[in-house]
Amino acid sequence: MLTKNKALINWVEEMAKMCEPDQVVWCDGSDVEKERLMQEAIKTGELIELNQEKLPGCTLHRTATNDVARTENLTFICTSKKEDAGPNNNWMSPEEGYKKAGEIFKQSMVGRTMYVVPFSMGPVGSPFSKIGVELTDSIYVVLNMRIMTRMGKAVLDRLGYQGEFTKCLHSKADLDINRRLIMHFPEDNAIWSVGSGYGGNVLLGKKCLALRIASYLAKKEGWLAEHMLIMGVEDPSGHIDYVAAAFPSACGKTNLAMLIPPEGLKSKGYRIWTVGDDIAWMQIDSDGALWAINPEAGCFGVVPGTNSKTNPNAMAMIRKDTIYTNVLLKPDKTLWWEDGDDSAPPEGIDWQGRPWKPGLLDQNGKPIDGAHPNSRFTAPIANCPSVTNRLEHHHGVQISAIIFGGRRAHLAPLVYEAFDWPHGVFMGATMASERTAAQYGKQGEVRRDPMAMLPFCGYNMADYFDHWLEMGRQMTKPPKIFNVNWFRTDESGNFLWPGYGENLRVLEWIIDRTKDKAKAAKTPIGYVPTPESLDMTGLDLSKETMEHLLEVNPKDWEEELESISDFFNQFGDRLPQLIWDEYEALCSRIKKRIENYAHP
Ligand code: OXD
Ligand code: MN
Repeated sequence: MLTKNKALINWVEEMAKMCEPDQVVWCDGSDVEKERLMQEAIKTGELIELNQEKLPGCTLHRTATNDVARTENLTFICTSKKEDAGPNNNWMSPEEGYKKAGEIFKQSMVGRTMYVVPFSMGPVGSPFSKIGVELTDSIYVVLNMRIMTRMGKAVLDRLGYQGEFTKCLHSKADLDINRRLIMHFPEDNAIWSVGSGYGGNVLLGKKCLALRIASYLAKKEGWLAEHMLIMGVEDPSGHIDYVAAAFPSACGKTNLAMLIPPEGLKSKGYRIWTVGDDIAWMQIDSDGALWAINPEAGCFGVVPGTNSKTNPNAMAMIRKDTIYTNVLLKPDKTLWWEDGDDSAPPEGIDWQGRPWKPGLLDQNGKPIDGAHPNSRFTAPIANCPSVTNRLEHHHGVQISAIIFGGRRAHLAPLVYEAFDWPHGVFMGATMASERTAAQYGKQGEVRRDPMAMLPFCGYNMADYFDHWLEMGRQMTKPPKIFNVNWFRTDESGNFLWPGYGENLRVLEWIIDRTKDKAKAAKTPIGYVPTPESLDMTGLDLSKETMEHLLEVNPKDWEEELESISDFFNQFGDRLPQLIWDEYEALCSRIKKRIENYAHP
């Protein structure tokens, strides 16, 4: 045992009594331990060793075929009062939650080892950081947690005799989807996840702690836990501005966080520094500004679509020390995935462990995926060529701008700026994306996802909006708030904006706006760039395309307003009046614009 923390020792004993593992092993986070666990998992087939010449330190894991993504329908917030979980969450009472999950945990570890994994979200000892301890019967989880968090003895040392920690219990149990539950007990600072082996459900430091539990703690303690990337933009003088950005899952956060400047801006001297690709914890410092850390130490990214064009830095990051999940294995023990760099190999083993070759069809005549569309890499962020040198800074970085974004084919212009903090909060609260063909559901259907936190806010979202408004009141130097939309299309459905590295042009405008250095036009929805205020050096976009990208069509916004009020109504009286005030103000600005069009 590596600790004298009585509460921790007692809890481990109590959980072991319920799960009945053959043995309990305390993890110290050492390299020797990593090597031992890796070899053990390779022996049992839990991990497959890859070609060590081409992919040093890399392994492959396959999950059960019904266990390939987060299961939001099986994810619960267990608070004493249902209203505290809000309409945005599935709810169960804590009593029922413990009972239901407890029945599945009972004897779930017989014949297995229970690993005790102490971890810190954030640099060990930083005032931002929180400690958790995960108990798990999966070596895959231990090795992933070792990449995604600061894990091991140093964390226990920091915890000391009496320190507080989030109690995280995980068992694969029998991986039965009917006996799978992801339970959060914010009032007890505890998480119980059972019956799954998929990262988002079982790497409990990530979505469960760093977003759901942390958002609850953040409201209580006066800070923000957000589903945001953090990146630094270094200008030609060497000054670095940091921005935090929220996009719904699968909208390219990892790619944006690791962006490589296009030639036009690179030659001017711009550089990008990656702080985080998924989660930001932000606090107001004594200077009245907002400071942020990335609580994670690794990236758990989607593999298909990752290639040298979409994300060269990620390609470099995942060349070593990476755990891959559910991608195609080639005969030479290297990997392949859809929309990667290479054309399909003539043969391989697919993500389900079956022989595969290009052109194989399923019984419905649809091509069989080599890699699962949600296959993942787990890689240390320190491997990323663009990683910030402030990763371990206990103070984090100062945030100059907060960016919200979604996938809208027609509605939203490329970028616009909120009039002030409450308007920015309203912008975040009305964030939405249209479904693409790759997603389940009706194509084009709008899914509201405020601040990209809908699946991750551990309490009633109406209270969450209120907390955001309060944070604005507490800051003397708040970041400015923006909305971006890389996904506007022309009449034939082609994207108008080239995306990728060119997005830096928009970031440059955003940062210049925070310094009152760039021009903008006032529109009913916010400040929109004047066409000449965006630096287009080296990019050939027609004047018409640029105008289309920046256009605000009040008729489209009139329709949008209806959908926004439907969404807000579900929160009833709990929705802050200030959010309704912002809504009314937008309605009247849009109405006025339509009248002006009719009677110019
Ligand atoms: C993720 C997600 O895995 O947002 O990061 O779903
Ligand atoms: Mn995410």
